[in-house]
Amino acid sequence: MRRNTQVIKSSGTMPVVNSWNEWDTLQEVVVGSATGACFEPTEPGNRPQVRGLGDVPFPTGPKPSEAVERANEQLDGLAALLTAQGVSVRRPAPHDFAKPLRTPAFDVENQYCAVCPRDVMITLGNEIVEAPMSRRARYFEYEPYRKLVYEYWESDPRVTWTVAPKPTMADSMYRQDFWEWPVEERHARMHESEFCVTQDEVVFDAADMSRFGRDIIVQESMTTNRAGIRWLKRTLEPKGFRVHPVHFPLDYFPSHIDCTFVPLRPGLILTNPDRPIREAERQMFTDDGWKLVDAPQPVLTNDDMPPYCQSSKWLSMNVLSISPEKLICEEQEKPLQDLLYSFGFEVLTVPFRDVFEYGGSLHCATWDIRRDGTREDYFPSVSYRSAV
Ligand code: DAV
Repeated sequence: MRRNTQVIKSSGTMPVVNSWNEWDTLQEVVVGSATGACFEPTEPGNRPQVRGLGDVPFPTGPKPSEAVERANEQLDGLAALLTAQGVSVRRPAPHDFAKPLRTPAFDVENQYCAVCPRDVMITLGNEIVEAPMSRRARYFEYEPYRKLVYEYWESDPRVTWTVAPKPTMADSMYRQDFWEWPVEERHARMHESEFCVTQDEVVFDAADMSRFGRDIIVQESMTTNRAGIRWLKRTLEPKGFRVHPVHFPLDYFPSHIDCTFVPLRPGLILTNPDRPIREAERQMFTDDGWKLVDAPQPVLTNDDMPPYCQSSKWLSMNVLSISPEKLICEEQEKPLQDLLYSFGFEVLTVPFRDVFEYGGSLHCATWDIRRDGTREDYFPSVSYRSAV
């Protein structure tokens, strides 16, 4: 099959796909799109709920066109800001999310959207990895990015591409009673890390990972199970990465790490005061001199979040670094902006609240393809411990 390959500029001999961490200077990025977005369906791995409008059922099918236009305006605003900063911006291809899916194991009434490439795609050095995903409506969510993947893969032989095994997403992959557990039970079981997916199949979303050079941390969550983390370990460790599972026991509904534990530059991590990292895991960072700094309370409360938004108020901390000195923050999050200024960052802002109901903010809505830099070891104590 012939594909559209174009010559891509890259600086020096850097591969066209090259990103080892969350903060090096950004050269090329994919920004999501709300075009064709649908409401997320109710399914075994997801029980979406309307906020603050009483006991009304969660809608299904395509999002209203005004909501899509508002979100696209803000996504386009982010793309324009990045372009003005010298970053090459790419966008997903159109996809028919309203189409129902039927596989041998499940049916689902519609798909979701291409607003959050971070959830499904991840760049690990010069390799693109497509995550298996954890929800039926997101089974084919890699498709809007495939044209780009082929373009990168065909234009540079140093680029590799790995697709994780697809789980069945059959009823047996999910633990349905999870949704009924009373809060006391969630508290009592908080250290078990058992959520709505079982451990029988490989399950992960890409957004449960955070990249620190040769070290990758992966959150065990509703969207990533221990089999998924084992697959990542066995796939990535022979390539020279080290994969570390992490846990935030007070988050009873964990999904994606980028509203919980957000590295800003070498030595500095923005943390969520409601979701401290498991004590034994904190040590990996503090032993090597990393500072963990709590984000201030977000401007919005959970009750103020948009009615169809399934994410928490902590979307406030979902910032996008464009260099170790400069990042993009949601326009209205002044307390966080002030904290970032106090650490010497240049802070750029864009309005982004109309994107929240599509599951994310600035970090979620992007997928970095190329940043400066190479693989570095930011955790020499880990190297020391594994050597003795
Ligand atoms: O804290 O609500 C949202 C991240 C969605 N991609 C949270 C996680």
